[in-house]
Amino acid sequence: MLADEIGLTPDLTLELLPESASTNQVAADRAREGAPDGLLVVADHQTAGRGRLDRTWETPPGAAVTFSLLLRPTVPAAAWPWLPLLTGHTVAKALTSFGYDAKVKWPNDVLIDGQKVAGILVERIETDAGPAAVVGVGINVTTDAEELPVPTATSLALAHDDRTPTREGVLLGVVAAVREGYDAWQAGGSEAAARLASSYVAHCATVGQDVRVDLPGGTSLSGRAVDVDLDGRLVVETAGGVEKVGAGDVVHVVPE
Ligand code: BT5
Repeated sequence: MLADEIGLTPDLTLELLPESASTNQVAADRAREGAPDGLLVVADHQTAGRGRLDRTWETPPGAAVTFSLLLRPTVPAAAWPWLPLLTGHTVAKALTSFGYDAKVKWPNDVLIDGQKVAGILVERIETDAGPAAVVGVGINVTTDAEELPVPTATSLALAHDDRTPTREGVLLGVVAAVREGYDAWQAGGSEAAARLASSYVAHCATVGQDVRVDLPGGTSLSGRAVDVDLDGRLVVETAGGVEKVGAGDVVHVVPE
């Protein structure tokens, strides 16, 4: 069981659940009930974790960090698409500070050696106090090879078994990085937004890769990913010209 004394900063309130179907679901319910910015819902074990587009996020008991942070952004609606990218970027930064070569695959899968170590699901929830953002993060910490749900996954332990941080350490480091990155972005206006965009591009594993992007409508496009624009869209040079993609699943055609 995760220790509940994890030393959070005072701008966070912890709700630690021994088990939960989905921390995003709990945080969304709390948001609708009026919970303030900074509520952190952590599940020691999550039994029905959600991915994007009705996909699932599967983690065995005791092996992962699964949490959702409730935020009440005041940035303009046009800036919201950056929230998942910001989260992926800051999660990768936190894992880098633990000694991992972590990178983001656009929009927000966190990879180590090209394998997915963390997934992010950001949801917008309409509440009486205005729109809230539920920032859900799942990280494979001590998961072993047999426990991984898909061959494209990895865990911190599989990446470096000799210096795997504890789940409490990962939770604390990642939450602090997300909160700090979010606060700087939220308070910093267009300058901070531009800084985030250039830092994201510099650290994104997708930029510079040949990619196939599977689009939400069922079609796909192929080409070279060359940039992420100020709206957070992936810029792809295809045979038919430049395309800007706001949502989709990227496959890196050449392994990074
Ligand atoms: C995601 O979706 O990667 C978002 C995952 C978000 C999980 C967190 S945990 C806390 C919070 N509460 C929730 O209910 N969710 C959030 P997507 O990009 O759609 O990727 C889903 C796909 O990742 C699946 O279809 C699998 O292929 C793969 N996958 C599932 N479990 C995985 C794992 N543990 N590690 C790596 N890949 C996984």
